[in-house]
Amino acid sequence: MFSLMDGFLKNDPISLQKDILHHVEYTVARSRFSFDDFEAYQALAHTVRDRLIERWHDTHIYFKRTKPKRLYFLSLEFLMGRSLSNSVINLGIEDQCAEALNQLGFEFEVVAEQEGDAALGNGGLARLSACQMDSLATLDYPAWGYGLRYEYGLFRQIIVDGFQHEKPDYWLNFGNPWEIERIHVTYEVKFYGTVEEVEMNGEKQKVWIPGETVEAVAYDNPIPGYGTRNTINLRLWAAKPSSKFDLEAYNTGDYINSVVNRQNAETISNVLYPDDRSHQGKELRLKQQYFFVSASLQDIMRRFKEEHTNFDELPEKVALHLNDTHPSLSIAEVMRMLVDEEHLGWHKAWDIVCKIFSFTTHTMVTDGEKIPVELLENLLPRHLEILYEINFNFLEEMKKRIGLDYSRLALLSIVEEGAMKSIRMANLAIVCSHTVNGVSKLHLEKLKTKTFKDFYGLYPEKFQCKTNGVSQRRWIVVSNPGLRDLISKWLGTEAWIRDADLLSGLRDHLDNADFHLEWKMVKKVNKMRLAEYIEAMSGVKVSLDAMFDVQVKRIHEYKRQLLNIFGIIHRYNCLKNMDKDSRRKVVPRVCIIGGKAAPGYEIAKKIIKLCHAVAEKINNDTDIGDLLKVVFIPDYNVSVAELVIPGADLSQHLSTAGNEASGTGNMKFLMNGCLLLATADGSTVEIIEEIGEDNLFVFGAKVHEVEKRRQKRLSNLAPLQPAKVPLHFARVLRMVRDGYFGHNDYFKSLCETVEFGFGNDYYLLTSDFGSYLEAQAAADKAFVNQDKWTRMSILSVAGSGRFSSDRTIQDYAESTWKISPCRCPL
Ligand code: 26V
Repeated sequence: MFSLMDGFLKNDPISLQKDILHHVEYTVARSRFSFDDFEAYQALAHTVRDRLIERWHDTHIYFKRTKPKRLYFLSLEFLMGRSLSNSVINLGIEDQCAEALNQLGFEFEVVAEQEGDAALGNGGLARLSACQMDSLATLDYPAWGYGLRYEYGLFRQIIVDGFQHEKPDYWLNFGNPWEIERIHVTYEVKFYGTVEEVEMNGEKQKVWIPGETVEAVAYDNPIPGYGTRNTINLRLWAAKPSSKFDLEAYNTGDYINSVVNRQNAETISNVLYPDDRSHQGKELRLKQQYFFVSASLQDIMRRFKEEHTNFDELPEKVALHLNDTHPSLSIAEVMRMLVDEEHLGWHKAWDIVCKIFSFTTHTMVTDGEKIPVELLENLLPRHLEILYEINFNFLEEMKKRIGLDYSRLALLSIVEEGAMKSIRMANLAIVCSHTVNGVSKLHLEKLKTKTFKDFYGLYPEKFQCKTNGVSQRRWIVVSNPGLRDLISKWLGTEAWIRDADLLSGLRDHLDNADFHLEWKMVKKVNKMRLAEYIEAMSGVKVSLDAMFDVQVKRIHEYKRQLLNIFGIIHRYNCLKNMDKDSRRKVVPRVCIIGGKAAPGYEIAKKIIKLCHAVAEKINNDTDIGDLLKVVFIPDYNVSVAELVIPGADLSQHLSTAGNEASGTGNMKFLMNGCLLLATADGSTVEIIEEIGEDNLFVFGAKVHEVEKRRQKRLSNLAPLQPAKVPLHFARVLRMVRDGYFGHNDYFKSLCETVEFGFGNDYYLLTSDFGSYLEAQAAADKAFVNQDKWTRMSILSVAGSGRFSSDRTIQDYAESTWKISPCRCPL
């Protein structure tokens, strides 16, 4: 007999096949006798979605029944990438799906390739959110993610004549089978207007009379855990015109304008802002933030009130996590809800608020996010009042603690005075959160001693380290199936997919010749895949015997892609000067660079152009042949990363020490058995701790040396002291400046960033160049000894367990959010 507990849907290949055909016919509306790869993808996606929905329902019914403390993860960015492979793996139905498709004449890999990326985020922070959602689901935590459903995700990068151009990413063009539109889950979000004081029950009460209303509609994205029935929710909000939107214009007969105005509402969730500081202080960005915050908090409070009656219970039942400062307006919004709407009284409300928020910062930069008071005054007048009151109370308390030290008080203040009075979002988040997290040990250290030194002095107990991690499900199981099978075979279990610490068991086979052989084979197959892609994208044929050397990440001066390019030019010079005999001993290289530059970041765009100019010169030099190839991979995104990372031999992480808060690319490469060539920055410091200095190539100034070197450079500027620039570096720089790669005028300002008297080489390329070349030489030497290389590669994977996002999330759950697993019964 059928039991409701089983769910309706079966997962054997025949049932899956029936469902796929059903969706071909009735959802995609194609004939079941004739459909293509894309239609097969759509039908399979809907088949998988049905199963996700079933689990999603069961999970939420279970959460509702057991009423655990819930975590709400608030982030303006999620870089989910593709969903199909990840979902079928987490549901445990990959073989069945492959068989079902096979019998219909399709291949799973080809069908999966049809899916576009969901790119609702910029880079590190956004992909981290995605990995953390995967871990929250897998570890059975009762969590919800909240975000914005941008209609245009991160811009697409196209390269024309070596220059980056940006194209809009209208990712919803062909529909999105992974979301469920909840037309009934809507909230009104209000903007503008005035604040008035009214008498209520003999007491004066502030009332906000808003001037504009927009509707937020929920779109739910089920996030399945691996090895569990739990499927949690990522709820993304889209802006729609409110039915009340412009009644007045309508009533006065201005029909056309009222319709135009209605349409304007939708612009709020239209487009993701590229990570570019110049976008701060823009009204639309602030509108996005508040729209997101208001909708999410109304939803959270509604759910809380359904299950509980007393707001005193809020801190025991709700944890709100601020993913960077972007959602920090939540603090003012919760205060407004509790004080103005629930009439709790300021002190009681503040007491509750201080117990529910935690905050993670993702940047090393001191000068954080600020909102001009002028903007807030107009857009959110009541929130500005609340922020002033929070700040007033905070400063009064501080005066009692530290006395009338006005310069210190000015640094602590949430309000920054001056030409442009503004709200310091980080100060707000720190004052009100019970925990302030850094994303690596080094990052936390900088927060304590520099960025938030004054706050650390006041609240040392708030500051915690939660070193980032990435999901081994996405970064090994989905993207490197060959390695997955090999690991499981040699560990004799698949348990590492839920418990990455087990990867350390690979050390037991470190000297096994068969293991080495299979290990190298897996890499070779991944390199073949990557080589095919490179040829298709750039027309460059690369040799599989060459070392595939990769640097893929957002283009930024501090990440020093320029150091990489200068190293390539130096290598080219060396090759040109070598005789035939010496050339025979050289390790051939394929240097692969990829990444997007923020549209307004001129220097980053020049780095991309230089990369192409150097590639053109070297790749067309027949004298060099396969000894050196340079490739720029366009439009780097999550699915490109899934292809590139498994195929890399060496990966570069070159940020000047003290600049990369954590970095997560390093962890992905580590898990894929790719050796790291890196500075001791961000989480790399902990990778070195874990696998030992001998198993990667570390170079460059350490954090404590960086400041000294900068000072030294500045003192070198004194006119009588000749500047000391290493010869190799000077030569490379001159080649670029003098037009060896063409476009000398265009590259002038780029060269100046590393020259004396101009940019002053703030990121220390000059002084790190020598040690960088030594690390490169060490990598070459190690590559020649393939046995040694393979051992280092195995030890990298074996040591990557600590860098699983499961570890990070468990740590957050236990020490910050105080939530417990809540596993939906099978
Ligand atoms: C800033 C802005 C400014 C206004 C417009 C939109 C926008 C979007 C994002 C950002 C800040 C991005 C910060 C970020 O991605 N940080 C990275 O976080 C990673 C995860 O913790 C970490 O590994 C990287 O080191 C860090 O750079």
